[in-house]
Amino acid sequence: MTLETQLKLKTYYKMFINEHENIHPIEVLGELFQEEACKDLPNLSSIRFAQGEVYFHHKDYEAAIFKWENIINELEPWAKKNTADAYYQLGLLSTAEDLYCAITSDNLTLTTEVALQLFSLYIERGKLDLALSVIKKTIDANPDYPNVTEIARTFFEEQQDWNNAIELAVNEAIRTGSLEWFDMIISYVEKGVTRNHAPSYFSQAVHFLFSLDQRKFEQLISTLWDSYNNEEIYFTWIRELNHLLLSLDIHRDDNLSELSGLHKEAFFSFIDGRYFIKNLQDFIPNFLTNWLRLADKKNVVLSAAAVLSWNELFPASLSMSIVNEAEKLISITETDMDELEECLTLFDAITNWAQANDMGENNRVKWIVQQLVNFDTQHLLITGLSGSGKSTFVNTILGEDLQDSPTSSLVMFKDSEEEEITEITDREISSLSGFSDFQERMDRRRNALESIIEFKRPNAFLQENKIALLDTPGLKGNYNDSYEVLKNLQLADTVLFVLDANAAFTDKERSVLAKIQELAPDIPVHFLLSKMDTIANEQEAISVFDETRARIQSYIPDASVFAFSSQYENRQQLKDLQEFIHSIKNTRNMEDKRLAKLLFYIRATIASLMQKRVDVENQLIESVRWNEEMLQKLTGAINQLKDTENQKAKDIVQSYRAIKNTVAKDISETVPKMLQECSTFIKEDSNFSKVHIELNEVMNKKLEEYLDQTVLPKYYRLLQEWIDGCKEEFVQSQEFLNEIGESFNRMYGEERLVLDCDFKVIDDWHRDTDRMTSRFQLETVNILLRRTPSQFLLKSAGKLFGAISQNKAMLFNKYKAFVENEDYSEAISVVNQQFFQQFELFEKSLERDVTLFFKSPLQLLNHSAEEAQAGIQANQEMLTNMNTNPEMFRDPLTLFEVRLRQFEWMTVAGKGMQTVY
Ligand SMILES: Nc1nc2c(ncn2[C@@H]2O[C@H](COP(=O)(O)OP(=O)(O)O)[C@@H](O)[C@H]2O)c(=O)[nH]1
Ligand SMILES: [Mg+2]
Repeated sequence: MTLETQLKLKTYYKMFINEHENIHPIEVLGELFQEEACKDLPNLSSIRFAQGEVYFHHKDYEAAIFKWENIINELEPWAKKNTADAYYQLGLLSTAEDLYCAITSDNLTLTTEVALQLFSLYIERGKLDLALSVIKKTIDANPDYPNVTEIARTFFEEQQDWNNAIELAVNEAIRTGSLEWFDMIISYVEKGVTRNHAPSYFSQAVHFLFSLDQRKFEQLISTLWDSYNNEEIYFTWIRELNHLLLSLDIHRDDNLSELSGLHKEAFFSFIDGRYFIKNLQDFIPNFLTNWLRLADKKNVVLSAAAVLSWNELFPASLSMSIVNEAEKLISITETDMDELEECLTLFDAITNWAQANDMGENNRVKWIVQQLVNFDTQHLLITGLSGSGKSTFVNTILGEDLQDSPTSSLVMFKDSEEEEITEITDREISSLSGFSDFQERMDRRRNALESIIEFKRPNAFLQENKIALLDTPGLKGNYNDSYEVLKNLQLADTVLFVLDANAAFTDKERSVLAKIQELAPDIPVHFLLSKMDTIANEQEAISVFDETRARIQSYIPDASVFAFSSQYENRQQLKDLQEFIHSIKNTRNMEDKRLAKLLFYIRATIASLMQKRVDVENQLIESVRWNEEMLQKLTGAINQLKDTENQKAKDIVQSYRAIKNTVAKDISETVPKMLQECSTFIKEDSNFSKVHIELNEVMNKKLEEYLDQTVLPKYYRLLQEWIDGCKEEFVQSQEFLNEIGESFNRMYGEERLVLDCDFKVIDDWHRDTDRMTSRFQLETVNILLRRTPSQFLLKSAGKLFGAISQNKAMLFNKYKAFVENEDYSEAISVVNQQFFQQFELFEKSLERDVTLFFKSPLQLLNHSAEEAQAGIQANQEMLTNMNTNPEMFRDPLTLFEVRLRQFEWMTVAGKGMQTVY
C-alpha cells in the first residue's frame, strides 16, 4: 500500500504497530510518544498524526483534532484535511468547509480527496452551485481518479443537468475510448436531451467511434439522425454528416447496411415533393456520393441510379468519378428491391401531391395504373377504321350483343364475378347502373373521348383466356386519330387491328399502323380480316385472305391474320379464335414490359402536371387582362349613365318649371282684371259699411272658380303632355341601356346584365298630377280686408259716413275707383302660394324620381365593376404568389422526375431495356 493510500484511508498509524499487533494501538503509540519525547530533538509530529487517526477511528474526534492541530512536518496538509474530516463527523459543517477550503497543496491525491469531501459537504449543505463547480474542476484536474467521473455523472443525472452530463460523456468517450461512454451518449440522444446541441458537437466522437466499433458507429449516427429528423437543424445535421463521412475511409464491403438504409429513406423524403430544390441542391451531391460509397448490397443499384438521375437533372453537380462509378455499378449489379412497389409509391406521391395542390384528381391515369399492375390479365386492344367491325367482333367473343351503336369511348371488357360498369374521367368515377345506362352513355358523344368505360361482367371466354378486350372508337384516318391512338395505346399488351375484307389494308390503315409502330414499337400488332361472309364465294374469299396476309406480312413479317365473320357458325369459330388469341398473347417478360409502361405513365403524368401549371398561369393572366378590359368598359358605361341621369333630371325639371311659369303668367295676367271687374258689384245704394266684406266674398268666389275651372284643366293638359314627353325620353334611355347591356352580355357570354329602368315613376307622376289637378279649393283670402292704409281709410269712411246719405254718391265713386285701380299683387301672391304649393312639392321630388328611374341599372353596373375589380385583385394575387414562388410547383415535379429517372436507370436503361416514350 502506498503512503498516499494510507493517508487517504487514515491507516498511516499501522506503520508504527508492526510486531505489536496484539497490543492496543493507543498503548503502542503512547509508548513511542514517551520514548520520542525523551530525545534531545524529539520529532513528535508523525506519532501525533498516527494517534489522531486512531482516535478518529474510535470516534473520539475531539482528541483527534487536538492531535492533528499540532503537526508541523510534511504531513501538515493531510493533518488539516483530517481535522476537517473530524469536524465534518462532528456535524460542524461550516468549520469543516472553512478548513477544507484553506488547504493548499501540490499533491493531486490530497487535493482530489479534499475536493470530493467538499463536494459531498456542499450537497449536504444545499450549495449545489459550489458542488457543481468543485466536481467539474476535479474532472478537469484528475479525471482518472477512482470514481470521480462516475460520481460526477450520477450527480448530473440526479440534477437532470443534461448539458453537463452530455459534455462529460462526450469528453470521456473521446478521452478514454470506452464504449460505455458511447452507450451513455446514445442513451442521452435517445432520451431526446441532445436536441439543442449542434450536430457538429458530436462529430469528433462519431469520427473516433468509426475506428473503434462500426456497429456502434452506425447506432450512434442512427440515433442522432432520428433525433434531428423533423427538427429545424435537420439539414445542418445532414451537411455535418456528409462532411464527416467524406472524411472517413469507408468501403462498400464495410457493410454499413443501417447507414445505407437511412440514406435511402432520407433521399426519398428529400424528393417526395415537400422541399424546394434550392434547399436541397447544396448537400444532395455529397449526400449521394456518400451513399454510393457506403451502400450495402441491397442498395447499390438504388444509390447508383440516384446518382445518375440527379446528375441528369442537375448536370455537373456530382464529381465525374462518382458518376462513372455509378454507371459501372448499375450495369453489373442485381437489385432485390421491389421495383413495382417503389414505382407505385412514386406514382401515389405524385397524384397525392397533385391533389393537395389543387391540380386535379387524375382518376384516368390512376385507373390505368391499376390495370397495368394486374399481371394476370392480358390486354388486347382492338383498333381499326370506323365500321370495320371491331364492336361486332367483341360482341361475338363475349357472346352477347353488348354494343350496337358506334363506340364513343374506350371500353374495357373484363371478366368479373359481378357485373359492374364504371365510367372514369379525370374528375370523377361514376357507376353506371346497368346495361341501358351503358348504352345511353355510349350514345352520348359529347366529351366521350375523355372518359373510359370499364365493363365488368362474368364471361367464360375472357376468364379462360385471361384477357381483357379494349374496344376503341373507330379511327377515321385523319389527324385526330394520332391523338386517340397515343392516349390509350400503352394500355395494350397486344394490338388487334381489324380490317374490312371488302377493302383491306388501305393506305389509311397503313398510315395508322405506322403511327402505332412509331409510338409503341414493342407492342405486337396482329390482324383480323372481318366480314369474310360478304365476299361472294369461297374461292375468292381464300384469295382475298391470302393476298391480304401477304401484303401485311411484307410490312410486319411476324403478324398473324385471322379470317372472321360474325355470320359464321359460332362454336367452331370461337374455338379457332381462342387458339388465335392464345398465339398472339404477349406474355414474355410481361412484368418488365408493364413496368416500362408504368414509368411511361408516370412520366406523362409529370409532364401533364407541368403543363397544367403553365395553363393555370396563362388562365390567370388572361383573366386579369379580361377583367381589366371589362372594368374599363364598365366604368365608361357608369359615367355615361350618370351623365345621362343628370342631363335628364335637368331637362325634366326645366320643362316642368316652364309649364308652371306659363300657368303663373296666365294667373298674373287674368286675376287683376278679374278682380277689378268686380267693381260692378258696387251699387250706389250699397251698404257701404258692409260692402267690403261682401265684395271680398265675391272676389274669393270668382278666384276659386277661375282657378278650378279654367286654370286647372289647362294645367292638367300641359302636365299630361309633359309626362308623355318625359316618357319618350325615358324610353330612349332604356333603349340605350339595352344596347349597353347586350354588348356586355355578349362579352360575358351570358345574360348577366338586365339593365331595366323603373317605369313605375311615370305611373306615379300620372297619379300625382291627376290628384293635383282634380280640384282646387281656395282658402278665403283677405283681398279687401287687409290693413293697408288706403283700405283702412275706406273702411273707416264707410263706418263714418255710411249713415249720411248725401255722401253715398261720393263713397260709391271712391270705392269703385279704388277697386278698379288696385293692382292686387299682394293678394295674387298669397293665392299663388296656395295654388302652387303641391306643384312645388312635386317639383322638388323630380330629381329623386329620375334617380329612382335609373337606380337598378346603375346598381347592376356598379356591382359588375366591383366584381371585375375583385377578380383582378384575386387573380393578381395568385399570379404574384405563383411568380414569387415559381418553385412551389416546379420543384416538386422536377424532384419527382429525379425519382422517375432513378427507377428508369434501375429497371430499364440499366438493364439495356427499351424505354417507352
Ligand atoms: N356481314 C357482316 N357485317 C358485319 C360484320 N362485322 C360487322 N358488320 C357490320 O358492319 C357495321 C359496323 O360494325 P361495327 O362492329 O359497329 O364496327 P366498328 O365501328 O369497327 O365497331 C355494322 O353494321 C355491322 O353489322 C361481319 O362479319 N359480317
Ligand atoms: Mg365500334
